Amino acid sequence: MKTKQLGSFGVEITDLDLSGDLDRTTMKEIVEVVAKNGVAVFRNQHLDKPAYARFGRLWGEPIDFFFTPDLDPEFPHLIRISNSPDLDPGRRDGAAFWHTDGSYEYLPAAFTMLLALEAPDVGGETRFADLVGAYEALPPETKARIDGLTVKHMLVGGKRGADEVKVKLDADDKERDGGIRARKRAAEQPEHPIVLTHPITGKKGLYAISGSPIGMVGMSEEEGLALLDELKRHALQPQFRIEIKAGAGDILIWDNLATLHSATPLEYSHEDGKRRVLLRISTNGLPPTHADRRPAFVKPEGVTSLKLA
Ligand SMILES: O=C(O)CCC(=O)C(=O)O
Ligand SMILES: [Fe+2]
Repeated sequence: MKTKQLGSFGVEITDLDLSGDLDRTTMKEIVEVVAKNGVAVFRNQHLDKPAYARFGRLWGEPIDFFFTPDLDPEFPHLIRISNSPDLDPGRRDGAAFWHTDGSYEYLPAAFTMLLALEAPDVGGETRFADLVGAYEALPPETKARIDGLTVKHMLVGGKRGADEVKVKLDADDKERDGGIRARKRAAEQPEHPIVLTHPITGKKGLYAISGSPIGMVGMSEEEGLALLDELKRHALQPQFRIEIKAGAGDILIWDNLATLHSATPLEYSHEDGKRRVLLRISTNGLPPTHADRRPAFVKPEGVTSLKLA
């Protein structure tokens, strides 16, 4: 396994084959490389669906994604992302805003991975911001001010910047399973700490300060959103940013407990050289290699399964 640093965070990994059985020592090392660097791209993997689904389970419990039409019929934990013009307009560029996956859940996603089946010749990068580096660079007064604060989250709740796409969800579409799940989740307002200690690295970082936050516990809406906005502007400065393009066959994995990310808007096309198709897996909890750690999140008492009855 060869590693190359991509910036102040982020790493590219070559000379590693993820398709076969990975022994525990190797897998532990891979998890720690991702956690330490926030995001990693594993070049030239070309896994088939069974191998990829198996690999995904080495990162934790695969999530039940709220939008069922995107799920692979055979492997429901594989979520299809594509720029096909046949998709509903509301779903186009649905991830082109700064967010942390699953922060609208009581048990948010810890890792997300994308296996690129097709990549466009131009564009299609994923943008990342380092929330550990951003936290560490905060002035001591700000760290003291935010210490112990709690953020309220909601599915598609967050305020969007001018350059971010506002997601439209078919949350009211009673005909579709995805609509029902989305509606259930949109009704939930979990609260999560604004500063999180990472269960694997032990480092502190800002958590999910963009995408789903609708306010801060114990503050007026205006005051809470202003604080979140200030932290977001800080974290999106160029020194905390990188972009990575998943080429066909690559697996891009990020640590949702330590980063924000955003897709880049892309033309919707069926044409050769313009298609972008990926299979996504998100997991929560801890990878089996790190099951001895204290998890970042636990579901509170009384919260029933988020699965549909
Ligand atoms: O398409 C991308 O580059 C990122 C999509 C995304 O935000 C996700 O899969 O969670
Ligand atoms: Fe995402």
